[in-house]
Amino acid sequence: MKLTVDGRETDLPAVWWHSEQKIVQLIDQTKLPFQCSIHSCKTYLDVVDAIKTMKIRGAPSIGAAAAYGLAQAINEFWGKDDYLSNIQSAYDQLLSSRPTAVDLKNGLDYVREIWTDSAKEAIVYAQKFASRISMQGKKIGEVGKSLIKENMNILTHCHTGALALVDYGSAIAPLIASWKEGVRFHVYVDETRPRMQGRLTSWELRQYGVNHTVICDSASGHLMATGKVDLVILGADRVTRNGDVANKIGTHNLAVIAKYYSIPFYSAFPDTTFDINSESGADIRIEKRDPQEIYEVRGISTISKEQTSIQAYQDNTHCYNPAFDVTPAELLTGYITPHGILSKQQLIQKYMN
Ligand code: RUB
Repeated sequence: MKLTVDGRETDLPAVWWHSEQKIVQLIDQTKLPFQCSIHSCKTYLDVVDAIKTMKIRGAPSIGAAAAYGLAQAINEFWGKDDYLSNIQSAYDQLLSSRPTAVDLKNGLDYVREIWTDSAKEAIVYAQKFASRISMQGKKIGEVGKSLIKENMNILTHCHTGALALVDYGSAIAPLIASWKEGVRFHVYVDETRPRMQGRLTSWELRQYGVNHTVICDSASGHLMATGKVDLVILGADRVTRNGDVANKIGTHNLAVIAKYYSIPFYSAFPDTTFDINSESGADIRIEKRDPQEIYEVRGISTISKEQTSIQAYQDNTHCYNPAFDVTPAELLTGYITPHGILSKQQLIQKYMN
């Protein structure tokens, strides 16, 4: 993706391996959209921290970060006593850094295949995993653009762009691909409390000049009821064998309202987001994040333009912060995958064979 870092225009993925310095680097998503900076992870423990604190976020991007983190640990412990127990501990810590997105486990397991063979190959494997994801993002864009028509109003939730999918994006990819071909439409961007990933969506759409308007999450029902939304596209953090979709908290509400008003509702994701081991959404562990994320609102000061946070509630107010919800398969119109726009039956056939 095109970015300006420290005043210089550059083209970077969301996360990568810096081969000379032997470190994992990533775009720090907690500083965006106000500041674009690179965060360096010197050890796998820094990768664990970057995932937990959401410096890197979005299901496929955290999968790639975890793959790089494990490859980094393999290189750190290679040839040392207790190699296997150290590597297993690194795997476990990376795996538990965020529980809902299955991409994380898929990334770790991909690198695990090589962990007793070659430290050098482990890096190559992590790179392959990451580049496969970004190529799938490109494909999702090509596949999904057939849904985007001139003058449409499209609603999206959370952030599903290049930052979330190493490059290109999932749900945003069809929007950018259509826009580049001259199709003109408008996007409603859910703010997505409490982490406000809508800021990242807005930032990414601005790079391409895509018409968009940010709304509070609670405005979406009103917009759908008054005919202002033609299509809903969003991402996924885990898709189960029966087609249920875990995604950012608030997705389920949108799906119910979209169904009520017969508005097409699609989830876009790469192969790494499909969980062959989970029967249904009931098997998914929903991450509960720190209530502080609700209690405290982060942004930049309107005066100093420095990063700051304000307390939004009285001391000791009880807040509850589940990060994801599950949308049952019957509420989805279809799934935008690198293999085409699939119905529930086609999805099951594709991924279960
Ligand atoms: C991310 C989130 C995104 C999906 C997008 O949550 O819910 O919608 O990860 O994934 P968080 P994909 O910001 O808490 O990481 O790109 O596979 O559709």
